[in-house]
Amino acid sequence: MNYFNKIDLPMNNEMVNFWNENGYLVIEDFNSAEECDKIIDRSSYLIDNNNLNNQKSIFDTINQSHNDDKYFLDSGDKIRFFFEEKADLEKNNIDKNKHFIVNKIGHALHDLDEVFHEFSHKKELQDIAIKIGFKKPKLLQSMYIFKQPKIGGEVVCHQDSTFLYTEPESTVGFWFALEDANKSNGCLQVASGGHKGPLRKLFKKVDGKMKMLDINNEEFPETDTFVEVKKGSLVLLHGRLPHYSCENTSPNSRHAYTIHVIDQNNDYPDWNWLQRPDLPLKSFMND
Ligand SMILES: O=C(O)CCC(=O)C(=O)O
Repeated sequence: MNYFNKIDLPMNNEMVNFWNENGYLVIEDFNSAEECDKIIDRSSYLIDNNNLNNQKSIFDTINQSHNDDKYFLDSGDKIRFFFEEKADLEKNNIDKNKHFIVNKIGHALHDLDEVFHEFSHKKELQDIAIKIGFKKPKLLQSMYIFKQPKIGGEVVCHQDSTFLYTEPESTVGFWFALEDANKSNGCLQVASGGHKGPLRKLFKKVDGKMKMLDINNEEFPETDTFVEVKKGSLVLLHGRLPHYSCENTSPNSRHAYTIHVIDQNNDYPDWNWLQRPDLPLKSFMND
């Protein structure tokens, strides 16, 4: 497996070819340990400074329990907190263990929080986006993913264009390792080259209700690559690439931050779950 490094930037032909062939790309040392620690601390601050007891929304990709969940469906232009499926959500436990039961924070951290804003807007990211084919890259959503020790939930195999769809497709995930991610704490697993296959499902609003529609019955290829990465690495994920991460049963967390980018030249249908009526999309350069 080829990993590249920040010193290889701007992206060279070898990197672009790897991306085109495999549908993912790893750039090690993209962020410094200090940059990672700054947003780890900020996630902790956000948990401390929000009342987690006024909602009990679980993020569970196996049962898709968030499909009818207004708190989730309205979160595209907000900062909201989603719990691990295996968390004990009794009030006392939420108060006592709140740092160990949140599955993720989403979905507009990159716009609404100054520390995440700084982390998310960099010229190097804009340059990468242009090199992999974007004309007008715009940041659509961000998520802070905790993959908590012992109870960090599985993320079932999926393609990101299922959830964030443009016509033609353009979604790419920029996934930042804030801590080492490895087989034991639930690193990403990808089906390399699987982005060349069809899009299988669409998460689409039909008659005011979110539905998961099958649009192609071809099975996902087996994931064949464990993307074990060090803290500070950036992993790019093509919107059609089947990817997955297993439960984290280890004693170590696996924090990551991810931004999903679309091309503003492409149509973003209003049946997508994520809508941001009052929050215009911005690029990595903040324009
Ligand atoms: O971090 C993970 O385990 C999964 C992330 C993911 O699927 C995504 O960002 O699209």
